[in-house]
Amino acid sequence: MNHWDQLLAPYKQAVDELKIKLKGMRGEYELENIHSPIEFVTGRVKPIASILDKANEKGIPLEKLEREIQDIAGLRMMCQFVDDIHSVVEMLRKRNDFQIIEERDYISHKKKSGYRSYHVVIEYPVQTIHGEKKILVEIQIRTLAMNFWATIEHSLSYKYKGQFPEEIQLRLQRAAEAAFRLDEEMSLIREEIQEAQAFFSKKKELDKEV
Ligand code: 0O2
Repeated sequence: MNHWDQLLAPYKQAVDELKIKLKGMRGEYELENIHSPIEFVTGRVKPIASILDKANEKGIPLEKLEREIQDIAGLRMMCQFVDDIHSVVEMLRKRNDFQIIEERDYISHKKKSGYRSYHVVIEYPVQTIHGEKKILVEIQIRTLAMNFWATIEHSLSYKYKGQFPEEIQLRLQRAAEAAFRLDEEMSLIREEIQEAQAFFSKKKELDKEV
């Protein structure tokens, strides 16, 4: 086994376990027929090249990688409404299978790029054959609109290597505001939307029974 496989194995384990646990929360809501604040969950281990790029950019020595790069293991939880993000964070705070060590609210304090999301960094215990290893995991919680913007901006950022032409940067900032206005508009008709969604999921269940 090479050094990287060994280093990343517990991170992969943590992502796999947390994906099941966090998706399970969605399943519980479905079972009880109540609106789930979680739309879907994704997870990944950061590719080695991105870990090295980040370490290089931030001047982090290799022996400090695991303490200073908090998103080697990363989960994303997507929500329909901004208020759902707060419900999800509340639920994460109540769990006792990990400890929250930092929260970063890029919704009240958006980044200069226009980026919005709520980040929770946790210390997660992975059980290995050599005993318990606590690793850092970053959970990003965002609405579908915030996710749409971040995904597009991330691909463009890759294309321009983070150095956007001024025109593109400006348009991205405007697009971020438009996405946020969309979230605000949706929040205003949230009850109507949820009633319709509850109606359709009930209808689907009844159709299955026939
Ligand atoms: P990837 O490819 O998603 O893994 P820094 O990286 O210095 O901004 P730090 O301290 O690592 O910040 O923590 P932060 O900002 O809480 O989390 C970094 C991660 O948040 C990023 O990981 C992205 O996933 C996301 N993110 C932060 N700012 C932006 C942004 O302006 N646009 C987009 N699209 N995503 C952002 P990586 O390692 O950059 O990338």
